[in-house]
Amino acid sequence: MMKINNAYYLLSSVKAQDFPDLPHPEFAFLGRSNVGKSSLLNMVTGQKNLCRVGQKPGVTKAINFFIINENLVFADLPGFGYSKLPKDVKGKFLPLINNYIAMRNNLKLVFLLVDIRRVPGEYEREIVIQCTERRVPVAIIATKCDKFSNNQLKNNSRIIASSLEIETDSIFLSSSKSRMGRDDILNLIEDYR
Ligand SMILES: Nc1nc2c(ncn2[C@@H]2O[C@H](COP(=O)(O)OP(=O)(O)OP(=O)(O)O)[C@@H](O)[C@H]2O)c(=O)[nH]1
Ligand SMILES: [Mg+2]
Repeated sequence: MMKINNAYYLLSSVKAQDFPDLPHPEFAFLGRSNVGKSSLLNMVTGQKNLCRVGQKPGVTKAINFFIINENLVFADLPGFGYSKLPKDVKGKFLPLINNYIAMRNNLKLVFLLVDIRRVPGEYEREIVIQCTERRVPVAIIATKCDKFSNNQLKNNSRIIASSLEIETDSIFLSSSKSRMGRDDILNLIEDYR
């Protein structure tokens, strides 16, 4: 299996003109604010402090680019759907995310994160539609699975799958606390790069 030997922060972009021009295959981590994107990136890379993690939603306010093993790019995106951010900040995120999906030519796979305890809504469906239009594959990662028993995990996977109209077994369960799902994510990266 793929190993991450080296991961570092490259730069942050708040507008499309500032996206870096990079030759490497790229993987993006998207999802609602507070779903656990930054925590998952830290867990997958094995670097506790690579991304800032917050108690409050709305911590990541730009697209943060990371270089992995000198030959891959991970992008940590701002969370969408957080209503308490000031309007001017909030209003920028969805167009920024849409531009990101539309413009990154080396984008190989989008990891769309969904809290295992929540039912995905318009935001998630919108991302799936955007990615489908651009022919970018999407992997659904259910986060914070440490909060649930096995039975609850099964039930809620089914609910998430039906709301996104996908198969239940195409949802990957994860926890940044227990490191559940790390191997699945690394295997997906290996397969899609
Ligand atoms: N129990 C549990 N808590 C988690 C997990 N992942 C993240 N959290 C917690 O959820 C909160 C949000 O985590 P972040 O990683 O900052 O979430 P984010 O999606 O990057 O949030 P934004 O940057 O605001 O969009 C933090 O308090 C984390 O400690 C997990 O797997 N299990
Ligand atoms: Mg974040």
